[in-house]
This record gives sequence, structure tokens and C-alpha cells, in this order.
Amino acid sequence: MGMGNAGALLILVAISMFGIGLGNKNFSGDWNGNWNHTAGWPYGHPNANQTSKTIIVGGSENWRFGFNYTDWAIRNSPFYMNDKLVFKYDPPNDTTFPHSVYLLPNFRSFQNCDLRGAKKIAQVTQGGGEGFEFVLKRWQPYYFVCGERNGFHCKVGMMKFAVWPLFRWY
Ligand SMILES: *[C@@H]1O[C@H](CO)[C@@H](O)[C@H](O)[C@H]1NC(C)=O
Ligand SMILES: *[C@@H]1O[C@H](CO)[C@@H](O)[C@H](O)[C@H]1NC(C)=O
Ligand SMILES: *[C@@H]1O[C@H](CO)[C@@H](O)[C@H](O)[C@H]1NC(C)=O
Ligand SMILES: *[C@@H]1O[C@H](CO)[C@@H](O)[C@H](O)[C@H]1NC(C)=O
Ligand SMILES: *[C@@H]1O[C@H](CO)[C@@H](O)[C@H](O)[C@H]1NC(C)=O
Ligand SMILES: [Cu+2]
Repeated sequence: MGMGNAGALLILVAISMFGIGLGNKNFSGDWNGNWNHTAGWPYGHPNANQTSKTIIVGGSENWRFGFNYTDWAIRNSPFYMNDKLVFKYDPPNDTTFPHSVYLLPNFRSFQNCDLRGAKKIAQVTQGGGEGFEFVLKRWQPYYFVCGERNGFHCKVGMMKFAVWPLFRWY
């Protein structure tokens, strides 16, 4: 069980590292090559130079109980510094379970869904509308979890994932 989680993170990190190579390889193809994506359209947009991406956590599943976010993170890696993650979840009412977003301080707490040293970054109400936005500013591992039900959503609901954003190379 413990090994399983550790293994998953190692794979995640390995894939992220591998992503450096992939990113580099296709970078010139994407940006210096002859590929014009709809020439001129993103001009003047903050993302004009593709300095960052906006990524909805979970894609169309949003941030919910029972979706495998570790798997999602692996499939969507690599992540880059200044990428923006968006957590979307319904504000609580009588029929929906509340969710939230916490950052855990290290791998061990992440592995155990241990919220003791956690930092709450989004309240249960912040996932509505456009969702809660979080920019991956630093070169460090980020351990995201849902903090509801004292770790139950993290442990049983799989509402947890780790990312280590890479530098972008131009
Ligand atoms: C990189 O480019 C190659 C050749 O164009 C392509 O087959 C491969 O899927 C690309 N990889 C990524 C990660 O885009
Ligand atoms: C990209 O845009 C430039 C300038 O508009 C043009 O000269 C070039 O042919 C375009 N390349 C492709 C592959 O469409
Ligand atoms: C995008 O590139 C242009 C030209 O290379 C530069 O002037 C501009 O400052 C860049 N914008 C950002 C957000 O990096
Ligand atoms: C979630 O996905 C990861 C990576 O694909 C996998 O290793 C893990 O077993 C999955 N967890 C569950 C509970 O299915
Ligand atoms: C609770 O929220 C869900 C999802 O937004 C919505 O479909 C449902 O109608 C809401 N129920 C009540 C009682 O407001
Ligand atoms: Cu939750």
C-alpha cells in the first residue's frame, strides 16, 4: 500500500523528468518550426508566447470524489512553472458534498492523507463559477488534496495528486 503510493510518485516524477526531454524535442517544432497555429490569433493575449497554460483539474470531471487524480496528473504531465491549475467544484448544498483544496507539506503526509501540517488554499465555496485558480509558481513538488472529512476524500475519494512543474525552455 505504502510502496504502491511511493511507486506512483516515482513514476510521476520520472514521467515529469522525461517530459523535459520531450518538451525540448518538440519545442522548436512547435515554436520555431513552420507551424502557425491560426496565425496571429493569440496576439496580445496574456498567453501570447505560451508562457503558461490553464489546466482544469480533472478535465470535464472537475474536482470530485472518486476520480483518480493521480492517474489524471500522470496523463496530463508534464506541468510547467506558471501553469495555472483550476479547481472546479460545486459549492455545498443539501445534496452535494463539499470539497476544498489543501497543500500538504511533504510526501509522507501526502501518502497518508495526513492533514496536520496542511495549508488550506481554497474553501468549500471557492470552486464555484470560474473555479479556484492556483499558479504553479515554484520549482518544487506540490501535493494537492481535498481536505474534507478529515482526509476521507483524499484517502478514499482519490482527491489527491502531486505535480512538480518544470522550467520552460525557449
Ligand atoms: C513530438 O514530435 C514527434 C514527431 O513530430 C511526434 O511523433 C510526437 O508525438 C511528439 N511528442 C509530443 C509530446 O508532442
Ligand atoms: C506562417 O505565417 C507566415 C507569416 O504569415 C507565412 O509566411 C508562412 O507561410 C506560414 N507558414 C505556414 C506553415 O502556414
Ligand atoms: C512575448 O514576446 C514578445 C516578442 O518576442 C515580447 O515583446 C513580449 O514581451 C512577450 N510577452 C510575454 C508575456 O512574455
Ligand atoms: C489510480 O491511478 C494510478 C496511476 O494510473 C494507479 O497506479 C492507481 O492504482 C489508481 N488507483 C486506484 C484506486 O485505482
Ligand atoms: C445542489 O447543487 C447541485 C449541483 O450544483 C444542483 O444540481 C442541485 O440542484 C443543488 N440542489 C439544491 C437543493 O440546491
Ligand atoms: Cu472532496
